[in-house]
Amino acid sequence: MAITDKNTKHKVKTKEAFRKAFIKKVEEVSGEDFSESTTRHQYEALAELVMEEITAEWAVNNSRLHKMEEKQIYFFSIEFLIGRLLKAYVNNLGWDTMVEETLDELGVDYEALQAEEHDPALGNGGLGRLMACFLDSTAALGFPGHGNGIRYKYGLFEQKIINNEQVEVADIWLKNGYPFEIVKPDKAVVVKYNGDVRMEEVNGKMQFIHENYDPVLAVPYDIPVKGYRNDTVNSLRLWSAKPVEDFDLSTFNQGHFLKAMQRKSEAESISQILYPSDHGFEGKLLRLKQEYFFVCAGLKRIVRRYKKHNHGSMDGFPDKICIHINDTHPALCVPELMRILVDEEGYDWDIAWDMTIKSISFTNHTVLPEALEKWPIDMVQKLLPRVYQIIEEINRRFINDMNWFYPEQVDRNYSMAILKDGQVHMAHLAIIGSHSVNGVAELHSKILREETFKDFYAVFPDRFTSVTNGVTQRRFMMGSNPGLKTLLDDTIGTDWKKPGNMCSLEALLPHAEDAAFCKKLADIKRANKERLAKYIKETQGIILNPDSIFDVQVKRIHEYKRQLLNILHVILTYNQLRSNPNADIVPKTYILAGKAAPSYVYAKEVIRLINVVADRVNNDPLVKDKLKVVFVPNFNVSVAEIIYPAAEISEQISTAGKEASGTGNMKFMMNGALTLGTMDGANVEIAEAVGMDNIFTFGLSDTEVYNYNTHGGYRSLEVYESDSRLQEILGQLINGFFGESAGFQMIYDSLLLHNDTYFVLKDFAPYVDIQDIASNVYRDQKQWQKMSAINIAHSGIFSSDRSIEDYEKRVWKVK
Ligand code: T68
Repeated sequence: MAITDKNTKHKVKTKEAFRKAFIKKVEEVSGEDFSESTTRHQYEALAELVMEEITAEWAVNNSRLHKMEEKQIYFFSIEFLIGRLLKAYVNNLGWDTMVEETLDELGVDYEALQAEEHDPALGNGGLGRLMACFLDSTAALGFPGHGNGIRYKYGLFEQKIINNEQVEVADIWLKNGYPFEIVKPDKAVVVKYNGDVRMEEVNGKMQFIHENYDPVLAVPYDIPVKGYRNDTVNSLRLWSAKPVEDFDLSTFNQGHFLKAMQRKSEAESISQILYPSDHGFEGKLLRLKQEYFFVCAGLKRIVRRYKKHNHGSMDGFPDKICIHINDTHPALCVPELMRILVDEEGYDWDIAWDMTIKSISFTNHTVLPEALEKWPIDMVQKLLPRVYQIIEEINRRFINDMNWFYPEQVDRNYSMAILKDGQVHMAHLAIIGSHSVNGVAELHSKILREETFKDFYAVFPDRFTSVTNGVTQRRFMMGSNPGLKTLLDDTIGTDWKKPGNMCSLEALLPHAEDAAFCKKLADIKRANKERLAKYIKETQGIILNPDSIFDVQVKRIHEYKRQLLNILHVILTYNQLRSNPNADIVPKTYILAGKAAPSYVYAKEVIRLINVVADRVNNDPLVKDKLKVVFVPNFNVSVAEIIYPAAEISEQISTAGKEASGTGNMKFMMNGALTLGTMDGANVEIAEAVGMDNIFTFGLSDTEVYNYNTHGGYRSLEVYESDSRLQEILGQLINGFFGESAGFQMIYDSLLLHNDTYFVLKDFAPYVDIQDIASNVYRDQKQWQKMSAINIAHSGIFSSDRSIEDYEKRVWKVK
C-alpha cells in the first residue's frame, strides 16, 4: 500500500494520511494496539511504509531503464559502505517534516527509532564509503547508475576496547532481518570455478568448453537507491552465494552427509565475510573467489538485460553500458567480458577487445605498494581456467604490440606485463583493459602519472585523468547537521540544496564578516559539541568540556595516516602541563576513532597507546579541564555522523604523497571544521579552495618525502637527538611511565631503530608549531568563526555531485 491519493498520479504526503498509515502499519507488524508498540515495531513500520513508496517508483524506473534509452553506469565494487538508510530515504522522499512532526505528536522518539537500524558495515572505509556517496549523487542527479557488489553475511567487525586494546566482535548485521532489500531468486546465476577447459571445433570454429567445474549460485538482493526529491530510483545489487542445490544429493545418497554439507558451506563461504583490511593484500584464495563471484554474476545480468533489449545481440554494448571498476578488485571484468564476447557471443578477438576497452573505466585508490593486488598465476589458472587463458592472450598481445612499437624498450615493455614474476598484476590488467584510468585527487593522479604508472602514462597518455573525490552533503551535512542546514537556508536561501548546486554556498562569503551570523554559527557548533559530549558520556562515561577545542582524527588506523604523530603531541602537552599546571593553554579535547585491520599488529599498538594515554591524562587531576583524550570505539558511518558536526579541528596529517585523497577531510570542512594537515591528497585542493589563511598546513611536501625515499638523507635519530621534547616522550614509551605493562617497544623501535618510515619525527616540530598557531587563533573567536564560514562557503566542490558530474564529462559521457 503506497500512501497515494487515487485521483492523482503523485503521492499524497499529507500528515493525516501518513499518520493513519503509520499507526495501521505499526499494528500490522506488532499485532498489538499502537499504544503497546515498541521502538522496534515503529522502526519496522516506518521502514515498510518507506519501502512501499519507493518500490512503486522503482518499478516505473526499472521499466524505463530496460528500454535502454540512456547510457547506464554500473559501479563494480567489492565494498559498499552504505550506512543506515531509513532517514536518508525519508529525506530523499521529502517526507522529513511530515515524519518528524507526526512522530513527535505520537510521542515516538525518532532518533531512537532510527537507532534500531543496524548500520550495515559492508566496507572498510574510504573506498567503500565513496561508492555509497556516488550512488547517492548519481541518483540525485537523475543519472541511471547502479552498484554491483557482495552481500556479506558478516560486515566489518565491531570494535570493542577492552583493557585499552582493540577486540574484534562479529557483526551479525542481518540478525533481525533487513527491510530495504528485495531478494530475486529467479534472477540467480551460476558462477563456475575450477574444472578443465577443452577445445572443440563446432561448425569450423573453435569453441572452448569449460567442464568438471564447481558451480556456485549467485543470488541477487536489490536495494533501492532513491534520488533526492526526484523520481529516480536506481539499484544497488548485492550478490549472495548459495550452493546450486542445497545438498549435493548424489553424495548425500551415498551416505556422505558431511561431505554434502561441506559443499554447501564452501559455496556459502564466498559471501560470508568482508576482508577487514583496507590497505594490505593477503592473496587468499577465498578473496579471489569473491572477486570473480560478483564480477561474473554482475556481468551476466547486465549482458542478459542488454541482449534482451537489443534483439539478442551485443552490438553497441559500449554505447549503452559503462562498467566502472572501483580499484582493482573487480579487474576480472576485463577478461570476463572478453570471455563473454569471444566464447559466448562469437566476436573476433579484436572487435571484442575494442568493445571491452570502450566499456570499462578504472579508478585507482592507493599508491601504497603493499595494497597492490598480485595473484599467484597458478592460483588464478586453477580457479578460473578459461579466464586465465584469456588473461594470457591479453598479455601476449599487449607485449607483442609494445615490442613492435617500442623495440628498443624491451625491459620497460616487460615491466608493464600483466603476467610476470609468477603473478597476475591486477593494476596492469585494469589499465590495459580500460579506456580511462583516474586517481582520486589532483596530487594522487599526478603521482600515478609520474611514479606509480609512469610507463603506462608514457604509452597511453590520453587514458589518464583525474577526478577528485567528493562526499554527499545530503548525509554528511544536511542530514547530520540540521542546525547548520537551517542557518544556511535562512541566510542565503535554499538553492544550494539542489543536487549539483552546492557551489552556490559561496553566497555565504559576505556573511563571514557578519558578527551576528558568526555568532549563530558558533552556537550551532556548540550544540553539536554538546550532542557529541552527551553521546560519549552515555557510551563511555567520559565527561567532556564543551568549551575546549574539539580536535578530531577519525579514520582507519594506519602508520601512514600518523595517528601516532597526534598522540605524541598529546603526550607533549601533558608533559608541559605536568611541569606547569597553570600554563596558559587553550583547553583541548582530542577525539580519535578508527579500526585497525585485525592482523595489523602495529596499528593495534597505536590504538593501545592512544587508550593508555587517554587513561592517564583523563585521570590526572593536575590537567583539570585543560586536556582530555577520547578514543571512541567502533567508528562507523552512524558514529561519524555525530562526530563530524561537532569537530573544530580536522586532523589530516598523513605523510605527504601517501593519502590518495581522503574524504573525511571534506566531511569535516562542510561542517565548518578547520583543516590542520599536510599538503597531501585532497587537502591540497581544500587549501586551494579556502586560501592558505584559512587552513593550517605543515610538514614535508610529497616531493621532499619522495626525495628522501629515493636518495636517502633522512636519519630519524638525528631529529631525536636534537629535540629534548622527543627524548622525553619516546623515553616514556618504554620506561614504564604509562604503567609497568604498558611499554611500547615496537613503536619506539619503528621510530628510532627502523628510521621512521613515515617521517613522524621529522614532522613533529612543525606539527607542534602549527597546533600552537591553531590554538592561538581559537582565542580570537571572531576570527575562528570567520574562517569556519569561509570553509563552509568553499566546500561545494567537495560534494560527490561534483565528482559524478566530472566522471560524466571526463569518463562516461552519458549525456
Ligand atoms: C581510500 N582507500 C584511500 N581502501 O586511502 C583514500 N583497499 O585516500 C581515498 O579517499 C578513498 O580510498 C576513496 O578514494 C581505501 O579506503 C580500501 O578500503 C581498501 C579495501 C580493500 C582493499 C584495499
